[in-house]
Amino acid sequence: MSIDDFERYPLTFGPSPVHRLDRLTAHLGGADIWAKREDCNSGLAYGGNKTRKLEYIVPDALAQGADTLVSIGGYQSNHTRQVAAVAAKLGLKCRLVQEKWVDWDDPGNETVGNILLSRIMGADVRLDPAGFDIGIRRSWEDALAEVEAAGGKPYAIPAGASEHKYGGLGFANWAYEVQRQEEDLGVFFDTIIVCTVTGSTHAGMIAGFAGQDRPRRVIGIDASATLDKTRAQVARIARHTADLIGLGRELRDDEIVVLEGWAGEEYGIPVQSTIEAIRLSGELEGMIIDPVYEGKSMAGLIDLVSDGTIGPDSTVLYAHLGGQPALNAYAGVFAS
Ligand code: 5PA
Repeated sequence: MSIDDFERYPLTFGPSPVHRLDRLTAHLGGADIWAKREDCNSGLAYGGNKTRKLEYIVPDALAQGADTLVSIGGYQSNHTRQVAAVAAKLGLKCRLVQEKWVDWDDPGNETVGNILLSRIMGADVRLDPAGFDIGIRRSWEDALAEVEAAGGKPYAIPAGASEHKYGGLGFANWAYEVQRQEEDLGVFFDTIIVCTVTGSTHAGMIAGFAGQDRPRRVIGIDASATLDKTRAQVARIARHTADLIGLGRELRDDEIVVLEGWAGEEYGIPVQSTIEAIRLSGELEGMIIDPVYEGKSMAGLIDLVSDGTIGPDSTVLYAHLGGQPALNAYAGVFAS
């Protein structure tokens, strides 16, 4: 088996853009820094990393004859927004459980940004007071049962599409896409930086890169602040995905690297380094990143390049996974 044996339903524009971050590279004065832009990978409600994952999940949903996609996330979940967009595109219904993952009292938290977009796209959005957890939730199982009881055919998509049998395939495919783009551009990215929370983005990359000839570091930056759960989930999904795509060997523990230090104390709350990373990316590159995920992985990149952990001879690829709509619920942070 290889990645090409799995059916992919195209939801993206094609390969996502890769470009050099010239001014950030000069500013940090170390490694060469590039970005690959999942934040503009699709015309479906701004796209993002879940749109890629869903390319490998949609064929299964269609094969099962589902009529309702059922998923879960926080109030400002990017994932649920992308599920809502895909449901709209396919002419399916969408039922979303939106939990209070973040104790954030911006008045727009329940109305602007991602949740606004999901409502516009016709999703049945239900708020739930439960807090953050990347695991399988009762509320989501209840939503599935309710759709079924009402005569519908639900299709289950867990948080971040991660604990789905095909959740890692989208980013295993991404790893091969990077390899092809490197050939075109004449570069080699020895280090990849990726934000990790529910794990299948990072896990898919690990599995996809592991089968390639040249070794590289795939560094996950934790943004969950529940490091042990995220690390275990990344390892499990990486090994499962490697199996699916026929890697033909066990992944080693040292191939699964999740670093802590930039998540802060709690998921979804930006800390000083997050805010500085957001401002720096905006001011130097006009590249917008969010306070929940990408601001944290960029803060990690900035520190690792600045302190030489990623050396000056390295060429780094920053995976920009999307997520900007949530910024609207954090406007107060930037008001002064
Ligand atoms: C998310 C996730 P994984 O969950 O695959 O580890 O990806 C982390 C991540 N960047 C990184 C952005 C912009 C993301 O949205 N978002 C979740 C969501 O509900 O939106 C799954 C948590």
